[in-house]
Amino acid sequence: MTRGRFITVEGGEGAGKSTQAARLAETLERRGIATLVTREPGGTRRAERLRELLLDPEETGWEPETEVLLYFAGRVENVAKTIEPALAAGRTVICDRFADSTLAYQGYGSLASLETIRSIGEAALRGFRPDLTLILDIDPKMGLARTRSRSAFQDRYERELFDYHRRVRQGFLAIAEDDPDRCAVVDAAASVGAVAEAVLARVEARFEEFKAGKERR
Ligand code: T5A
Repeated sequence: MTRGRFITVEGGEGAGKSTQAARLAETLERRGIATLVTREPGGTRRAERLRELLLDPEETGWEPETEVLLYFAGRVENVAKTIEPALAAGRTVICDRFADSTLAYQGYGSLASLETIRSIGEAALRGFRPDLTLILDIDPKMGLARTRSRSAFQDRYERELFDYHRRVRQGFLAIAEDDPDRCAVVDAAASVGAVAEAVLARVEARFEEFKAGKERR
């Protein structure tokens, strides 16, 4: 059984991550590639309960390290119970947000120490990392306008000021620059169809590299 590939979709609010994760999964399934979509925070029953707590607009004032630990607590559950078994069974897993979101939001956005987040991440994930990370890049004004036109409800992060979201965007771009082998930045301001084409092109290129034996793990 060939191990499946692990793809993460990252980016700011309203960048189109959920839309693109679902489209990519449909395309791969049509091509006969068994695929599983999961999300973070969430992905297991208990991690979904942590999600409710973390996104609750009433729950403000976390110690930065507490928040980081809670994200990684849910992530360890999601990897162990959902992601890893699917990969081992040969399925491609698409995860709507993963560890880069913690670095971008809690680190670049909320200004928790990047070094602390990285060392918590290493201890929690023990080297487990995506084969490909798609970073959907969008001006936060456009992204937040999309989420606001969809629903009046705003979670804890959507309520943050533009400056916060600008730092998050710069954070994702810095992550991509630091790890260009793993990360691909996609312009998310384009139409759904155009973004989907760009996403698929990145995935196909990465799959080709794997076929040619250029493992990067
Ligand atoms: N968080 C998460 C952290 O702080 N640290 C962490 O470690 C993690 C994992 C919840 C929050 O948690 C924080 C960050 C988040 O604030 P979430 O549920 O993934 O994470 O939250 P959002 O990113 O806010 O999810 P959204 O659903 O709002 O955004 P998506 O998934 O990027 O966008 P999507 O696909 O739902 O689309 C949003 C709207 O835009 C339209 C869609 O139809 C939809 O209405 N749309 C487009 N419109 C025009 N053109 C396009 N190309 C479009 N693509 C989508």
